[in-house]
Amino acid sequence: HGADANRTDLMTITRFVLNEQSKHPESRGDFTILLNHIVLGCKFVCSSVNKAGLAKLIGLAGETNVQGEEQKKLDVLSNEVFMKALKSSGRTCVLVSEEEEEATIVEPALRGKYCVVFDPLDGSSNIDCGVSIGTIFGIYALKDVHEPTIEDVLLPGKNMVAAGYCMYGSSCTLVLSTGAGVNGFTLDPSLGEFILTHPDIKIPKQGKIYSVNEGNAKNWDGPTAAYVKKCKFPEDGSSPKSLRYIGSMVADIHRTLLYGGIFLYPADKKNPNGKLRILYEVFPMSFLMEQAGGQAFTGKERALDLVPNKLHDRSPIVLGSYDDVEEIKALYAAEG
Ligand code: AHM
Ligand code: MG
Repeated sequence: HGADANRTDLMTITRFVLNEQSKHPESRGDFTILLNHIVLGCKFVCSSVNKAGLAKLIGLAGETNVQGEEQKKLDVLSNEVFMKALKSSGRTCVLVSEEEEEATIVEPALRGKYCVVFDPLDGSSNIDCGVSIGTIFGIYALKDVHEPTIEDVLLPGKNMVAAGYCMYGSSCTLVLSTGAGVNGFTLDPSLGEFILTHPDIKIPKQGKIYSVNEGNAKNWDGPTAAYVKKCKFPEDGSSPKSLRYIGSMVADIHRTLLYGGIFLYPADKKNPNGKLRILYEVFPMSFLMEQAGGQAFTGKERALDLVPNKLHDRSPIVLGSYDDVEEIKALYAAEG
């Protein structure tokens, strides 16, 4: 009868977050309002991504469609939608997007205490072949109201008050943590609501999958090479691990969270800081991994201890099941 109760007693993301916030007497609903605007952005992008294949038939990005309108590239469009939704929420003050070189300081009349860092459409090179892509976001809160600056987001990831992603795949799934575990919500298109479908996600302590771009193997650092070799040719009698790599961070991390295993975008000889951006890729995913019982490591330190110097700084990252990350940490430690 549990399933039946769920069918009529819908735990929407708004209801869930309101419940969570009610545990904090000082809460005035600002976070819920902010989140509702993020959710709006996710729904818009979801609908655009679903139409993307079709849109191509009637007019390519950068060209004009049959109505003679300019078609915007999906990542540009997604950025605009999130920027406008976040500003109009009246709850933000500093916005950092992967799509924009500079941070946006919200105009005084619309200011609130939250700073949001986001990648509006990560993995957009996968759009044309229909592979899952996603939006990634992290949220900081200002302690006291003052003149906001970019220093307010150049903070360690452990200072975030919430993080999440939305995956546009065979279904649209929003995974969120406000620092008390991780929960997943799936968009019910007929209702236009995200419904709690993955309560209290915990990543398996150990996994059977590794996920890395092996095309970079030639340039890998020693510990990465040693770890991947162990995955393929284990010497302790265990079975070799499976390799899964989509090349779309949200999809690779979503699988890792649900099935367990490890995701690596390490340093290599050409890219000493790896590829992924600290503020809106590495931090939110590391926050979620830790909240789900996993770990996130840069090769030198806990990822959430990093302090970015600039908005778009990158860092090597290894994250996933607790024991799997422990294993590669030992290899980095042995290297000295
Ligand atoms: P993007 O921000 O240009 O889309 O790049 C980020 C993506 C991630 O989604 C993914 O994990 C990574 O790049 C894959 O990189 P690579 O193609 O080098 O394996
Ligand atoms: Mg990106």
